[in-house]
Amino acid sequence: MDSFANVKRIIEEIAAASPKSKEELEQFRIQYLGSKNVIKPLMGEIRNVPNEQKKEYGQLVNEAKDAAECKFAELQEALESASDDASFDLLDLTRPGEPLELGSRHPIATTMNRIVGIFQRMGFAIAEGPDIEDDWHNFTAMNTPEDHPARDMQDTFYLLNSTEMLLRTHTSPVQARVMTSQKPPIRIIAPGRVYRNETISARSHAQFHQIEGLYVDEGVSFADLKQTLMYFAQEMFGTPKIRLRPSFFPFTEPSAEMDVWIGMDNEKNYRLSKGTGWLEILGCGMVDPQVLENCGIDSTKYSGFAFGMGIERQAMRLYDIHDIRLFFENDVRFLGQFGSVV
Ligand code: 2NL
Repeated sequence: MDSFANVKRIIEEIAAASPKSKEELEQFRIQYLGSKNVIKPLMGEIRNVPNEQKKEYGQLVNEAKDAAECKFAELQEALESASDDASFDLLDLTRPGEPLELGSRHPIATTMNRIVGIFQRMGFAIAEGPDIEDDWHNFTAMNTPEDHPARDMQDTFYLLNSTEMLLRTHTSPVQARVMTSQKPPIRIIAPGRVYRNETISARSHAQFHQIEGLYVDEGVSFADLKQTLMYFAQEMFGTPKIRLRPSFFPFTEPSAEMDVWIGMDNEKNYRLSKGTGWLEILGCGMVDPQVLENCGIDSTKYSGFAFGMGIERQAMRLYDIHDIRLFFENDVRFLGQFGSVV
């Protein structure tokens, strides 16, 4: 039968095909598997095959189709691995390696690590808490009055217009969490990111970093606060010469701002201290007894001191950076200038 012979010839053709290039393989695909392939018309030929042989004929045509598909997959794989071998031949194993680029710490992290390290050596433990806080830990526990401007929608990021959940505006809620869950003596340092709804400029940002410290025990006095801060100034700035100016915070009483003497015998220090020789570093004070009571600590038995400082401001001075936004842009041209990996 002619039709049978035709199909058998094509099966033999397929078996014998040996394309040597991508182009020849494509020719093979068009001929046997393309939309106008040579197998399709063979199936039409079934009309001319006697009824008792139709089944056998159909099977033979399917065999041709399968053979074409198998052969194509086989040839494709063979060609691909051949081209892999070719690129292997081009590989130059004597070429020098790509140098690995070593990253460095973010200047905020190095500044923070330095400050935290000084207090750790004095026996303070690191405490951490969530960036998303509730109103109680962030404001109420900290003795912030209901009508205080910091509680305003304009100044604080509240979540989904809730007045209950917010992005913490300072790290004090971390300390509130420690005071409500641990008994004195408490000696902790709380570093972390805080948020305020500020217009972003070279001088202020809506996110920044803070470190707060807290020491609560029996008989803690202002003298302990001063001695601790003098030691910090010595370690951080190389001088224990500090000055405490009266100030106000809702959570401490009395409160003070601490300045460090950097002198004005060179132009940089003169500029930094605005011609006074004094550099403002942090706010501090004795923990308001109401704050202790809010957190379940007996204020007739215990007293404490606390302090807080912004990191960006210190890092800007330390590295002579004049735009706070640079810290948050993650531009490697900026970050790469701070070589430290510690
Ligand atoms: C500043 C001043 C300060 C505190 C933070 C504090 C924490 C507790 C209780 C009482 Cl749990 N006080 N923190 C105290 C005084 C000042 O921060 O200028 N920060 C950037």
